[in-house]
Amino acid sequence: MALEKLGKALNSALKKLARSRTVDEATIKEVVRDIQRALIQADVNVRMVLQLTKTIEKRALEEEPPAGASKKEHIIQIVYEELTKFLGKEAKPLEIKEKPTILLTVGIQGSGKTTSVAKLARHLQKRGYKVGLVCSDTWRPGAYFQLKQLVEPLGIEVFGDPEEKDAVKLAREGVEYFKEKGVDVIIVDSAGRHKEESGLIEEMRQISEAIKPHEVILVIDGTIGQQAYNQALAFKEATPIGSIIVTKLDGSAKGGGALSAVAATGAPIKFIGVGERIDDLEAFDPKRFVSRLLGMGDIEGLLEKLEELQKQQEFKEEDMEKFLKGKFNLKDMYAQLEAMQNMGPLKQILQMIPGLGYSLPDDMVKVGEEKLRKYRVIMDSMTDEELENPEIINYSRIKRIARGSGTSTAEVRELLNQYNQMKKMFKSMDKRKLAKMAKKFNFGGLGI
Ligand SMILES: Nc1nc2c(ncn2[C@@H]2O[C@H](COP(=O)(O)OP(=O)(O)O)[C@@H](O)[C@H]2O)c(=O)[nH]1
Ligand SMILES: [Mg+2]
Repeated sequence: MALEKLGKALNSALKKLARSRTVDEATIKEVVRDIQRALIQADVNVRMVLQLTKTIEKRALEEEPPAGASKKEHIIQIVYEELTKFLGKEAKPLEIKEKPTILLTVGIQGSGKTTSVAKLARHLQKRGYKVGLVCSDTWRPGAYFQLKQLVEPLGIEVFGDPEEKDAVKLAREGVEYFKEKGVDVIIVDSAGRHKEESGLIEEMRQISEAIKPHEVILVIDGTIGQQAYNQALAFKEATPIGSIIVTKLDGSAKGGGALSAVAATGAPIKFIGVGERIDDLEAFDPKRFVSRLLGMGDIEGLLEKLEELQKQQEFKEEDMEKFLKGKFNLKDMYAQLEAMQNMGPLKQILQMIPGLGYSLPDDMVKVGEEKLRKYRVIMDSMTDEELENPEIINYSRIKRIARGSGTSTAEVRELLNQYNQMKKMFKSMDKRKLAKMAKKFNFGGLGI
């Protein structure tokens, strides 16, 4: 994975949060400081880091977690959201609309253009596109053979002429050649022998005029860190049809700096290079990237579940008091069971986050949809008196309820057993444990 060091540092900041006993202002400030340190070490621009972490801190201190989610989960969500925004928010996939779609890559020599062209050709080939490559690099000896060597084993053709000195002519001829061949995508690899932005942009202009590309792709070396900003900005201003590939993010300590700098210009990052092999190219998706960076496995799943929870009902204060006193009836039990079914996702969330986790026996709260429906049917055949005071339900009542609900006496007894068990459990549970659980589940504002 790219940016391992940054990922580890961010992950350990969040782990520290997950392990902390309370989440107060000091905890939040410490997490924010850890995140700052991690980003600055990855060469992210200091001003940008401060801005980002200020937002995280403000939101963490001021926003209330959604019902059913803990403060910790909510802070993790905030960190995830803000980092995602920091890197461009939405994925901007490469679109192949016209046939042929013509792509031109530009970038300073050594940035990884030729490698990226080969990787991109492979990426598109895997998606069913027929791709033709044009080498218009007249500067570097062996440029044509380098590209050929990379893609020939894949059956991808390269147009070029090692003897030709006119890059613009080569580009034009190559595009004509593949147009006649009827490929879906033509990618032109240029020389990029320039040391700075202006020369690069001039080369792009010249070749662009000749071949009219649908998209110009700037290839930026990720190891230059936040210096990528100027290159990306100049490029973005020069072309409305530009996108960016950031390369060498594998093992680069400055990758975070490069990515965030490019994102800050608003130029879309479409791919990242994460190794020297032909398959080491990834379509860039800020969401997926950040969740992997944070190392939280399935953080997207976690966020979906948090959203789900937001929609769910909060436990009511009176319910909680009844729980605490062990004084609840069948109606309450049903309501609680119903709510706990919805807690299912929450339990998974808690398991995803190291250091959290809760201790209610699974079979006690998770009776399942099917059973809940049956309970409902059975309870519909009970009188109000029975629902409110289940202790009065004797054998003859059980028989009547079973007959009325079309169930068996065993099933009615099972419901009553469940009730008795829950009641007993809540009675025996020590208050501290229950309060802890209530806090985790955000059972209303009981202040316990
Ligand atoms: N580790 C790593 N190396 C890369 C990556 N992309 C390119 N390179 C290496 O960078 C060097 C220059 O790449 P090249 O494609 O020739 O750059 P060009 O001059 O812009 O065409 C080569 O040694 C590549 O193997 C990448 O994503 N990761
Ligand atoms: Mg090259």
